Amino acid sequence: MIPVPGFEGEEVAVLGLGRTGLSAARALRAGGATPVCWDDNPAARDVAEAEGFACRALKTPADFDTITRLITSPGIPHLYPQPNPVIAAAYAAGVPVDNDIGLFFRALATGAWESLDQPPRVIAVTGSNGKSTTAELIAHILDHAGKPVQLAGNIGRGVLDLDPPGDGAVIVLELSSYQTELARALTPDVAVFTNLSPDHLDRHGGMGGYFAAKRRLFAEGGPDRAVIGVDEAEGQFLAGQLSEAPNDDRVIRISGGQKLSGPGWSVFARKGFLSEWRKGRQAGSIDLRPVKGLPGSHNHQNACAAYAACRTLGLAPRVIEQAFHSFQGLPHRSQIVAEAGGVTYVNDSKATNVDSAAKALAAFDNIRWICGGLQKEGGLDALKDATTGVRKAYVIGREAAEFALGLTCEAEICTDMATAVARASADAEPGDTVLLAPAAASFDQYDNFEKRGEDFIAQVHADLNKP
Ligand code: UMA
Ligand code: ADP
Repeated sequence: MIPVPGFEGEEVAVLGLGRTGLSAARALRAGGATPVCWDDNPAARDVAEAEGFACRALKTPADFDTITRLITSPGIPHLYPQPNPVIAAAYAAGVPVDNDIGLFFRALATGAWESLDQPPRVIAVTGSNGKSTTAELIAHILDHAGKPVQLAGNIGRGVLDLDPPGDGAVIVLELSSYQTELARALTPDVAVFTNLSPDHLDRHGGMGGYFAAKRRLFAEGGPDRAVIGVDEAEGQFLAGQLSEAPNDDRVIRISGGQKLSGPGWSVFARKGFLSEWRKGRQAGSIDLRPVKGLPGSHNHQNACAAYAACRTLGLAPRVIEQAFHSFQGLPHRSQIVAEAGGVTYVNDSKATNVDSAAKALAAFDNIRWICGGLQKEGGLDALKDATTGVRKAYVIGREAAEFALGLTCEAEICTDMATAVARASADAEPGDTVLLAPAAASFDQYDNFEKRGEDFIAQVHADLNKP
């Protein structure tokens, strides 16, 4: 745990008592503050009270009379579609609102760092898609290179749950737009922006607000090095804004598909080959085609981002290449779960939006595509060009019939996963891929995308083992 100093003897409100809230409350208490907790769910309050935290309703500005700050959780709306009433009361009382990420950056560096040969460094990864894969890959490469490394953030571990880092240690953070939008301190040494496509628009008042939330990670005077995906206009804009000159190598531009030129520092992948260029000369190259854990051009973009981040720490291209080959990939992201009768079964349940599903579709051929679920804003139009490799879609979800209407390929309404897997598997011929890439959230039928992916895997094994 990283104790949070600066609030000794003060009451600090903590809203949301899930992973973020509980770890923030513990870290504040360890630093000498008195957390005053609230969660709209009574069961979550019971858990906090069992740990000795006081819970108190914070519904009006007067409830904040003795409170100096509110720490909130990322899943709780703080602006759009409307602020949670507790946050609205804090705004009205003039109480500053922050989150665990802001506390982390305030608390990380301590006097003890003066005795270290190499101060710890923080690499923060944001973007619409590929954050988890890139963050996990960076941590894997650093671990392979023998560096002490810890991983936290949106990937599932609260940042204040990390151990205080020691000599030469590296902390890799995955940060969502919910987290970057609110943090009052955001000072990573290296910041990575993978890409941008529509997601969470309801929480950010549209695309402009969503981009603005992510951009905060690169605020002027921010990271020493910025690794920026330039495959969209927003990334190009951001890279331009951060560069003082075309050869400014504080910015490393990356691309998952196009050759990048110019005198600056760039890393790009084309036709399966990663190339690094700096000051007009090639500084490294890697054949990504045999790298099993990183299939498809979207993963090649992630490979470029992770490579660039590790190069800023001085790792050699050959060390990074070796680490690529031992990377297993993440569950629920282009995860091969079975191969039988010449048919490959791939679980990409994490493809919860249209862009990530399009990328998964581009990574395979002859696809029996299991899709559907809770549709996100923006519709399915962006999938039109992505379904050329699809032989047929098998649609799941409570609104499967409506979802199927938005598709341009042949589609069968299956509604549940067992039917979809059975139908896709029965139709599949050698050389086909049965791919779960829903292009939708899972909440109409599952608790989360993990449960949906696990159900897919269970149904595939049941189908393959049936007499
Ligand atoms: N709650 C309220 N009032 C509300 C809404 C929620 O009191 O109006 C309470 C809930 O009852 C619950 C708590 O808030 O007890 C949950 O807070 P939370 O949703 O912020 O969840 P945490 O457990 O704190 O997990 C969060 C991230 N969740 C979200 O951003 C939704 C986790 O990312 C992250 O791993 C964790 O912090 C540690 O940093 C998950 C996620 O889904 C994986 N992220 C989104 C995504 O990747 O798309 C952004
Ligand atoms: P995030 O943490 O940003 O959600 P993940 O690495 O968990 O990213 O991947 C989420 C989904 O997006 C998966 O379906 C995965 O196959 C797909 N994906 C991974 N990397 C990229 C990328 N660079 N561009 C687009 N889609 C990607």
